[in-house]
Amino acid sequence: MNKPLGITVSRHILDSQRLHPQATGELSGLLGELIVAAKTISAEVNMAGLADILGQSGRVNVQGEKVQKLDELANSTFKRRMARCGYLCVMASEEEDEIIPVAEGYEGKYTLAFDPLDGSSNIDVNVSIGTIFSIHRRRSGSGQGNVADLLQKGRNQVAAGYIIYGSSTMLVYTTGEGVHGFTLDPSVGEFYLSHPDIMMPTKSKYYSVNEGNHRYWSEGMRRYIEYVKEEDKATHRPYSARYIGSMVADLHRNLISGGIFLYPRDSKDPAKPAGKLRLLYEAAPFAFIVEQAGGRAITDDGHEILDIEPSDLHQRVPLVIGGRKDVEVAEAFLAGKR
Ligand code: AHM
Ligand code: MG
Repeated sequence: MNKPLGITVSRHILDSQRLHPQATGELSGLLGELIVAAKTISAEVNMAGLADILGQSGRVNVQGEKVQKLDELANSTFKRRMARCGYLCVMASEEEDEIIPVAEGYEGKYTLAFDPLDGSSNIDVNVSIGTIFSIHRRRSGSGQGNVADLLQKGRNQVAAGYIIYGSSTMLVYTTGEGVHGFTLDPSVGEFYLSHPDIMMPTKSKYYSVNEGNHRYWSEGMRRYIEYVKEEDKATHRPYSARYIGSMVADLHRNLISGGIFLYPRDSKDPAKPAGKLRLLYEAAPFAFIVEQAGGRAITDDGHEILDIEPSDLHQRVPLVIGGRKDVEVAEAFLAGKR
């Protein structure tokens, strides 16, 4: 008997679109373009170890340019493809201070905020890294978009997702109707549905935090981390620590296996008044994904990440994200109630 054919990500997107007869197909088109950009970056990431061997200066890529640093390359790959996709009016990237305009004549109705290669300090040591994206509908009428189109709260996201370049490349995304994961088959260059309707455990046995920052934490934060190290009444074991230092990899693991991830504020460091992670293209898209998977994302003082009105493209936000029950317990410690 023939094996059943896998569901490709494009099939999945089109099937979801069919459930909305009023849909124009623009969001599907936009996701399709993002996927092509992701596959291009995936191919580059897989070659990263060879870049040194082949010689940074000698190697020339398909566009005839010298090989760039991988995060810059990921940024320009994303930017160039998406600027002409015809579905966007403006973009923002972690790699660029200002908004990124789209090509003239290609303006569309959506905005895109992205982190082209999150966790890029891990590239040299072959640890999983990823691309994160967040899509909103524009606020302005037509033509080129502006910064206000991008400065929208996470709750208004139309879609969000990430690509993890790990032992295999995976795409995980949501359009507000569940979270779906696809694994790239590199032999055919297609993403196939491998993790339909991801739901994360409400309570877990893993915590992820950079404990090296312990001395800068609030009292509540310190007490919470002491608590997870105590013996759990049900499991007779403390939580286990899991921290890769690559948000996409840490949160991907937590999404699949359960866990809580924290990057709280770091009050003694004036350069990091609100933790490290950025609201628009790190915290908000993951908050949308995690909520859709049954979890929750808050700041370390109890505000829902998705309800924060952004004031700056690159603003940072203290983040507590994970299974609903785990976050609830952390919230009580952080509020001084436990
Ligand atoms: P980046 O966007 O410069 O790569 O920084 C974000 C990364 C996250 O992936 C990760 O969770 C965090 O920084 C780790 O920070 P730290 O090394 O302070 O623990
Ligand atoms: Mg980042």
